[in-house]
Amino acid sequence: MRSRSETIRLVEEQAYRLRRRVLEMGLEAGPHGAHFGSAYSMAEAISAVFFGVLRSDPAHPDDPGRDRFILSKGHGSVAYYITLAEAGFLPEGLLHTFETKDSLLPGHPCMHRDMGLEYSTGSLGHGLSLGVGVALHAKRTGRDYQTYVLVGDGECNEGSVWEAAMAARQFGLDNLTVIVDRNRLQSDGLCRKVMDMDDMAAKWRAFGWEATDVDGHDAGALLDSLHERSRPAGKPRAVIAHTVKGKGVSFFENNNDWHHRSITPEQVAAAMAELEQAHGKEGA
Ligand SMILES: Cc1ncc(C[n+]2csc(CCOP(=O)(O)OP(=O)(O)O)c2C)c(N)n1
Repeated sequence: MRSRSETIRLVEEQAYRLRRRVLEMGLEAGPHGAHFGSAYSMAEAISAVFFGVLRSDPAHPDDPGRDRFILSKGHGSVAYYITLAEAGFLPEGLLHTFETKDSLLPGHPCMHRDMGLEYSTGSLGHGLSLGVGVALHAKRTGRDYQTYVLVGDGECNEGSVWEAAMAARQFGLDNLTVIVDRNRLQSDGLCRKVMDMDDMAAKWRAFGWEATDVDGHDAGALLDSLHERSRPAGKPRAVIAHTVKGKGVSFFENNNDWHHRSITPEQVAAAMAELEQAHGKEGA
């Protein structure tokens, strides 16, 4: 078993690899582009789930006892595909087909359970309801698997998210965790201007959930908040991951032009250089 510090290092390394590979896949996708900003803000969160807490085995992707992950902000698919490949669920070669015609890896995830793609998502506001059903199934069949749902903060403008939140509390789903990618931007601009969610943790608490605010780029803080022992009995759990959209590349950060777009080889080179410098791998 890995120590806490080894797991933190692994999550940080995976988030770094993820950001690099998003650039490569975004470039390869040509005019189809990719959701750079959306994928970068969730890099540590999805890495913490897959490399820190999720109990699932790529050799047995249909094991009924496996933990479930639902990417409710399905437009972050590029980060999901890379993570699944890194974790051994999805064949590496398939990453080159991202966004091509008839690919198994389109802009929004399509269910393909043998590759770890548990559910089809992308129509925002539905992933948490799905998660409630999946977590309720565990309760009713006596299984002890956990369900993790990653949502966007803009996505939380959808009323269906809060219906699901009420249901989760009603059913006492202490096997359900929602992670909110709180990057304060959505495709139409600042969340505060579109529909202000104000103090998100307070909102989840008002709906009967346990809620924690964490730095969504701090692997250790994320792991601590996701860890089993921090879970209160009878309550679903919300982790508000405070993030920066486009985190890690100066011209992506807080720049909504990079919510979704295509990228040039020059921009990829500049972004790679920044990532490598920050990661201490210049010239590697
Ligand atoms: C039901 C629905 N409405 C609109 C969209 C279009 N859409 C795609 S991404 C996005 C913004 C999402 O913002 P947020 O959840 O904050 O995600 P992030 O900023 O992390 O990309 C929207 C409105 C959609 N996918 N689904």
